[in-house]
Amino acid sequence: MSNLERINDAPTIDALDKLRVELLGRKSAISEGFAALKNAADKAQAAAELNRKKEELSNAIANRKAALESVELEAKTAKEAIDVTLFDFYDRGGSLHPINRAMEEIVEYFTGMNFEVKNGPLIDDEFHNFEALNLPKHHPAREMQDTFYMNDGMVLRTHTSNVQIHTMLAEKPPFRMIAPGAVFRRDYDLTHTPMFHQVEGLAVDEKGAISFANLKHILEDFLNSFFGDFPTRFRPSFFPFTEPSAEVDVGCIFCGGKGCRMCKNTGWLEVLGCGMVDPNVFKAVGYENVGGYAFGMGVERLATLKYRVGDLRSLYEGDLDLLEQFR
Ligand code: 2NM
Repeated sequence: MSNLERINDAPTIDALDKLRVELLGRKSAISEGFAALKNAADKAQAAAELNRKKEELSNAIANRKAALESVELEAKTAKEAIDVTLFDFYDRGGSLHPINRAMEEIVEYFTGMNFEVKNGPLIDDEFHNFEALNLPKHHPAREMQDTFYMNDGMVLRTHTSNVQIHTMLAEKPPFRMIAPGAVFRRDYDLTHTPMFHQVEGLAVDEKGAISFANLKHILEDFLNSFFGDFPTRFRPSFFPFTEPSAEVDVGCIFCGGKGCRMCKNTGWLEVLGCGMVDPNVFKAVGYENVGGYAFGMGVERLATLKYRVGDLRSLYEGDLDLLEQFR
């Protein structure tokens, strides 16, 4: 193998350096050639030949070195490369979950109307969750298949009304309160999850001070502030804890009332329930000579309507692509 071939075959910069010492160093044939020049007969020609060889080897070594350095640099760059597309995580700012956002909007409306926010236990006894709300033993709403019963006779609250009971037992009217929070029912399908959220409201004052007209006005005003300018209607209904009771519809926000799949061709969407508090509820908490209204709404229902989310369950999947749209 010629020296040039050996240079071009040098596998590493280290090996090339050793080769440079061997071929051009003090003990190399070329250096020895230069040292022997003074005795040479054809000094000029021999020197020119040595210089030509030295330059040829030097050039070959420099070229090979450049080639090895660029290979080494490429390997190093590849190894240390940063994939700038990898951590777009850092670009994802946080956002309120649509359920919390809807809940905050609801709460903001009612606190603006002088309702006080109240909280209570998620696990409660049957008195606060059922009995005091005019849901006596053997009432169908207390069936095992609807309620999560704990081992010790406690239940996961099936509505936030237990908070109204705690509040009435602790405070004297007049007052206006709302109870936002999680509730639990044994239900799971397209429109039901076993845990969901409600905001319930209660206003109590001396008998005759609060009318159904007051209730109708505040709920109409709330719905117009939450959904925008849509018609509303109150349909007579029944709840154990209110009498009279009504369910409230908003004109279909999808079709404008013409009838579509979302409103099942009725032109209306049911959004909340309400009524004048049943005297039995006041009796259970020891209130006398009082009257008032109460209402309740499902936050998931309102959120999926307002934000046009097709499947309620998608709100519980932690899907960033969905949640990012609420930034
Ligand atoms: C609803 C509908 C109607 C309600 C009643 C009470 C209480 F504690 F005052 F009796 N709290 N919430 C109520 C009334 C809830 O939800 C659809």
